[in-house]
Amino acid sequence: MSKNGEACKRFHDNHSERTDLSDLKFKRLLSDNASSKLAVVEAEVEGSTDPAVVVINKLPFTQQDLTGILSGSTGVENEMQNDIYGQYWLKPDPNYNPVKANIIHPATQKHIEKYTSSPSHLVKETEDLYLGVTLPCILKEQFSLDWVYNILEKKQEQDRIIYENADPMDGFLMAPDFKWTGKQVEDLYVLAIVHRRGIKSLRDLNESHLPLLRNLETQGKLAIFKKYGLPVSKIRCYIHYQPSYYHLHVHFTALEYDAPGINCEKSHLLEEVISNLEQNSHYYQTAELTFAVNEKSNLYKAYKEIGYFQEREEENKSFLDLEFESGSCEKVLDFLQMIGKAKHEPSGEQWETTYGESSWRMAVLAMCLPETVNRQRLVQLALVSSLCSLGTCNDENTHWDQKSQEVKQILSDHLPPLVANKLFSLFQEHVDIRRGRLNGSKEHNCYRGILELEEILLRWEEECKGKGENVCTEAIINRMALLQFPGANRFKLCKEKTELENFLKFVMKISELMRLKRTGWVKCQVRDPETVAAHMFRMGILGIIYSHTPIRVEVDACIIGICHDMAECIIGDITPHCKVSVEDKAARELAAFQDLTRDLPETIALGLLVPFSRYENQEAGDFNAILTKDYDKFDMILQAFEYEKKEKRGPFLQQFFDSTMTCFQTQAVKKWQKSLLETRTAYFTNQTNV
Ligand code: M7G
Repeated sequence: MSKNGEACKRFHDNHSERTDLSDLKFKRLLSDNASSKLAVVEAEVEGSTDPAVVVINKLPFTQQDLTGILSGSTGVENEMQNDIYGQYWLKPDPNYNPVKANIIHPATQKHIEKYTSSPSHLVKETEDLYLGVTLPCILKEQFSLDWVYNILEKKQEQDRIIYENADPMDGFLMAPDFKWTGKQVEDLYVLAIVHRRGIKSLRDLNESHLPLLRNLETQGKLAIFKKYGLPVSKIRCYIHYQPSYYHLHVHFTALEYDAPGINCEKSHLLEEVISNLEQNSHYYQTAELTFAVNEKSNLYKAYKEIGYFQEREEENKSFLDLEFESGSCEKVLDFLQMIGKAKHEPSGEQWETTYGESSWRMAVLAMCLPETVNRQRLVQLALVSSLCSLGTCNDENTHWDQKSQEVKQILSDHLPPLVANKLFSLFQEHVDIRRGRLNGSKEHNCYRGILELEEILLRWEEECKGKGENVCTEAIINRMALLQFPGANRFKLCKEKTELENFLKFVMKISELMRLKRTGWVKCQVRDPETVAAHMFRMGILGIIYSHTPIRVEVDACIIGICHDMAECIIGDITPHCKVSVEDKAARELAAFQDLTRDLPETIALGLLVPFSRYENQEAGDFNAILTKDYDKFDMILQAFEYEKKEKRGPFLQQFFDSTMTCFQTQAVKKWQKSLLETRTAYFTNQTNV
């Protein structure tokens, strides 16, 4: 062991026997707070190159202290007097005047940052910002959770435990917080740490955690009452966001104590957390949460990097707008072409269905789940599952860690940081669920169910090929019932299958879009052209990458994208060359859409019909509908260029570029179109020169 290692160990081993601080030397003051009588200093430790952080704190007086102080043993020195007023310095017996110190050694740079006073700034974190900035930052660098696991595994602080509910899912353990002596109730501070691992913060909570949270509230308060006599109505319990330690824990403090960290930009009362989740299971995934970040922290730096703290003239502009404005168009186009591979590449050796088509169907399935599930998140997970097609190693034998690394690299090489991080966070979530590493949450269970259902559907479709449609659908129906698709409740009660069968019919009908080749390409004799489903898939991806998000996040454009051509499974892909008027086409599509969704419960049918109608109506203020229309045309010309390159027949798809020359309406897509046209011209000029 190195000298420094030895010094650290010695310091560590001495904690319980320490009687003085002779091996510590004051180095500098990190922060102090007059009102809470707390100072934090950095200290040098004899023989060690690592610093220590020492938190020194004067304690509230207890009755016993006061009795002791007002006694003959206290030394007294007069400072001033005037009339009936006198001021003294009291020098009480040290027993009545203790100062508490918490020592952290070896302290990391992050500890020093945490305790160093520096200006803070508020961040209003949307779901996009959480996925794109906060989550990657937390995953990259956070405080070690060893002390938490030591308590949970009873390796440390065993004698301080005041209550335990040992249930591995809904149980927790309580001990006095590091900041509290465990003596006087005036500054009571108890910490409850949940047994269940993997709940990082408030952002991970959903309805499935309600039993745990209710236990924490009721049993936690009662345990404090029993142990310290503090009435339940005088106990404040709350969760920090952002916390320092990303393993769910709840703070319990005495109501009359202004505990550090009870400020409103940090604390979320447990009662309110429970109530929010009771009303909306995915409240904490989609809510905007505001917190303060310290200028010294990496989280602050990550937000600064995306321009979050820049004063923006156009308030309505989202960070995505800003990122795309400053980023390189060609790289984004490269990425879109790479993901375009998923439109054509089979997702398994046994079937022809491509990654893109499969992701699209899973996204539509997610849209048909009950509203109590965070469907928007599932739609996004389903679409980004197609990122598996990127990189070198194939899905079937994927080494997941390598795949994740490759995907991460490709994303960060091509997309602005916020978008790259957001897509990667979603992809990693998909991978973790697929590998069975995340479980317990309703969303994760549903998503896993969708993945399994998709696989069953793919196998079933293969079987049908040989035998017509007389193949047993029992396994699919059972799986759909488990997933709570429309009709599942009745099925559970009386095994009535009709509604589930209707739903399956709907799924089979829309699945025809996974085989329907787009007419435009067929007419131009493109070999192995994409299907309508594959086209909708990339529109969905475009919608995740960039939609109109002034401050609030919506996956609107993505959902409009995956629904807009659905009626084509009934009326086919009608192009401008098919001699059908625009009005007639719209009327036929609407009728077909209604037909398609007729046997679905109203809420599900509406959930699909509304985005479809928004696309059709193209109302002036509906930016995401207008944007999706641009995406429709842009996906087409990008695809045309991809086919031109693949088929080596020169610019034979010119008509697609001509017909869309002036149709783009949004700034972002106009910019992409311009870049694509330039790239295409350069490509063919080079070809001619060669
Ligand atoms: P947080 O919300 O993650 O961070 O709370 P913050 O309040 O520090 O910003 C973590 C809580 O765990 C804090 O109240 C700490 O005082 C407490 N704590 C930290 N450590 C290292 C320990 C420990 O070793 N034992 C106990 N009992 N509490 C700790």
